Amino acid sequence: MDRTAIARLAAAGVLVFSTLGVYAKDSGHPGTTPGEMRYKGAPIPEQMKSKDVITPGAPHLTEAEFAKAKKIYFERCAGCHGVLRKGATGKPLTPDITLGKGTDYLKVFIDFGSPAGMPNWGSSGQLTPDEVTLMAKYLQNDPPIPPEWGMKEMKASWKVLVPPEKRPKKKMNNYDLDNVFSVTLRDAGQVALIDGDTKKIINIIDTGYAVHISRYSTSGRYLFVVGRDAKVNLIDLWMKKPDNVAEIKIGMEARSVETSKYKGYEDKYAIAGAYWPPQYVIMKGDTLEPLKIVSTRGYTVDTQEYHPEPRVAAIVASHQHPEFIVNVKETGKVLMVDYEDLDNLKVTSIDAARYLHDGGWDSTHRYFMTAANKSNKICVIDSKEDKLTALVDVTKIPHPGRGANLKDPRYGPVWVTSALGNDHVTVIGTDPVKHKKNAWKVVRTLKGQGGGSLFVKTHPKSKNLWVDSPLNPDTKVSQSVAVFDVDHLDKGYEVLPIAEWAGLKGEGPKRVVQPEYNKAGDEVWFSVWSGKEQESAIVIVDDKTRKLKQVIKDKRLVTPTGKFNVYNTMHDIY
Ligand code: DHE
Repeated sequence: MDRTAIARLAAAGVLVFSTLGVYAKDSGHPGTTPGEMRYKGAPIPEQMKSKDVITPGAPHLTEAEFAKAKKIYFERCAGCHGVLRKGATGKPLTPDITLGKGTDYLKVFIDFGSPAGMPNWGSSGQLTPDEVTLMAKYLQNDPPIPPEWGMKEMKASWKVLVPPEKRPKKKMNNYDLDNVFSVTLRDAGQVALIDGDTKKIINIIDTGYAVHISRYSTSGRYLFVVGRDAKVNLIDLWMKKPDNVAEIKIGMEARSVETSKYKGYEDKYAIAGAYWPPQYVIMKGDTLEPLKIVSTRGYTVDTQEYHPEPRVAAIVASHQHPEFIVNVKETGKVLMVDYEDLDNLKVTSIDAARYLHDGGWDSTHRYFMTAANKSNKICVIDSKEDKLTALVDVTKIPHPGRGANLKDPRYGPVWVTSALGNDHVTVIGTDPVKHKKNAWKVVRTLKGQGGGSLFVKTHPKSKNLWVDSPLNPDTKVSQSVAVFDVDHLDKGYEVLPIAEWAGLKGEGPKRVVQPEYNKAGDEVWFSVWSGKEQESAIVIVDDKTRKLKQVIKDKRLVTPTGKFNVYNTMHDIY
């Protein structure tokens, strides 16, 4: 097949493997391994324990070839196509589809990718020609199924390192805990606790592998961290030197953790959601003892087809009811999980859209605004009425993180998301009382620096809206940040060269990612994220003057990504 034919097929979207990898093929980042350039998961060792199935009629693979292909698949493909290859951001790749296409056809797509987002694994040199052929054959065999992970496995992995009765009865350190930051050290499998006042590292704490996010209990005492390997760590911030007090593995792959926030349930429960097995688990807030596991397998919201692998994406705790709000990616449903009576669990299932990913609250903490990234919609969930309020159409691949709440001079309270797929920064009205006409409508579409944006941020005390673009192929864009003046949103943005300010030694992607405010709302922290063996940093900007305030460098700050200020995270301020 010649290149024109390939391009034609690809443009027609005949086979699309990945959307998020769209930027990988244009990577201009010097000194970056292809793997580092990709917005995807890290390998999860346990997935390799899955049971291999040889499919009749499929190309034969030796045991060693099967093992190699499986490893490549879990490292590079599962993030978009799912462990069972039923499809998510990427298309389904089950043998009923792939066997009909055949080896040569599949090879072309793996080799050259597609404009719709499939990375060009072969022609970019990320896979050798032999590996491309191997993957084309492997995909015609049934997907190996990783084992389940139930109460027995959870209990076996559960450790209470310091029981509650042996923990401090009051805060034993002098830190202003409200202004402490938990910083993800992604590739180190650690978090750094940094004192927001002195900017000194308080402790580096071992956590799960390729840590994803941090959340805090309502009192601010406990920090919960989840790794991609589904390990959840509980850290007690009252200790003289805050450290782990309990840990558990709730599955094999996970991204989300949250704690109960409703009055009367402060610090009582924690919840974590898994990618594999597709389930969530409610745990005791002070020990992580697993109490209730619930599967998310079920039917999709639109075509009402059974999906065996609906992964749990973002989870937030309701302020209106004793409920956790759980995004189920592949079914497109938002679950309102009532934790009042775990033995008689009530779950309200709200039909939203596929594929639910991340999201956050509007400024009143009543409406949960969450991205359905394949449908290009923001779903608005009313947590008071437990109902879908609106599905707002936005442009390609909304990615808000938790979003940003502003007071727009013209449209009143609004919530903002940026996008992975284009340079749009979308502003949505969120006030159905005083600005009814604008509520749940896109009131402005600002032009940011470019696609590849992951996170936006502001603070109630600030007049700035920050928009990152760490996955943009242009290093000038990925290494800087755009900042808009909230009072003059239509005047465009200023670009701050954050990575340059970091003054890092040597090569590296130096991606500027995830703005996060301090408690006072007068400083913004940015991660300058380079490779595991390269120097990274945290750059702190004075919010008022937009000038560099401080750079935190330390050889222990390996691959910093997310930063979570205790006060702002605890109170859902963004
Ligand atoms: Fe994330 C949030 C999933 C890649 C950094 N990420 C989330 C959430 C989900 C998610 C479901 C919301 C959690 C919540 O609120 O409960 N992320 C995924 C993926 O599935 C994906 C696309 C690919 C993967 O295999 O993991 C992915 N994420 C990344 C990255 O490449 C990032 C930039 C670096 C990293 O650590 O891997 C990254 N994700 C983050 C951060 C947040 C996050 C920093 C929290 C942002 C916030 O401000 O709340």
